[in-house]
Amino acid sequence: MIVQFGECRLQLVQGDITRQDVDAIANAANSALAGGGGVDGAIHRAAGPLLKQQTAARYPDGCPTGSAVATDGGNLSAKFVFHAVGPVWGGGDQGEPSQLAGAYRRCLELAVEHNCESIAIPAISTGVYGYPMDLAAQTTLTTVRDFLVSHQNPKRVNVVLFDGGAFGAFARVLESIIG
Ligand code: AR6
Repeated sequence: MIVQFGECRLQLVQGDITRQDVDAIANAANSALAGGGGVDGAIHRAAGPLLKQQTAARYPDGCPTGSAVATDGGNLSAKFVFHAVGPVWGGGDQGEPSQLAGAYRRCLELAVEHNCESIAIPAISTGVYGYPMDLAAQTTLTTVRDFLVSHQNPKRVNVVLFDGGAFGAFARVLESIIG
C-alpha cells in the first residue's frame, strides 16, 4: 500500500527489514543498546560487528526511551542504522504514545541530517515490548505522516511489517487516516 504526501511516498511493505533497498534502516533497540532478539537481532546479524563497536564507542550511556542514535550500516546495503528505543507497553497511561512518536520522529530527523532519501522502519515496540499493534499503527503512521507533510523529507519511507497480521493492522489504520 502506497500513499503520497506531496513529494514523499509512504509505503507499507511486508517482509524482513534487513532486505530493504534503502539508505537507512531503523532498529527497535533497547536503551542500553545491548542488542537483543527480534528485529534488533536480525539487523545485528545481517550488519556484522561494526554496529556494536560504534554504539559502544559513540553512545556509552545508551539512548533514552523515545529517541534514537545513528551508526553506519556495516554489511547491510543501507548506509546507516538508526537505533530507536520505543517504550515498554505499560497500559498506555505512562507516556507510551509520546515516547513511541518521539522514537519515530528522531529516526526521521536523523534521516534528514544524514541526507537519506529513503528509510525503512519497523513496528517499534510491538514485539517483546508488548505495544498493541493497532495502537502502535495509529501513533506510528500519524507521526510519519505529520513529519512528511511538514518537512517534505525523506522522500521515501517504507514501514516494514514482519507478518500479515501486522501488515493488515497498519493498512487499516493508514486507510483511516488518509480517508
Ligand atoms: N524485519 C521486520 N520486522 C521484524 C523483523 C524483521 N527481520 N523481526 C521482527 N520484526 P521486537 P520491540 C518485528 O521484539 O518490541 C529486542 O530484544 C516484530 O514482529 O523486535 O521494540 C531489543 O533489543 C515486531 O512486530 O522489538 C529490545 O530489547 C517488531 O518487529 C526489545 O527487543 C518489533 O519487535 C525491543 O522490543
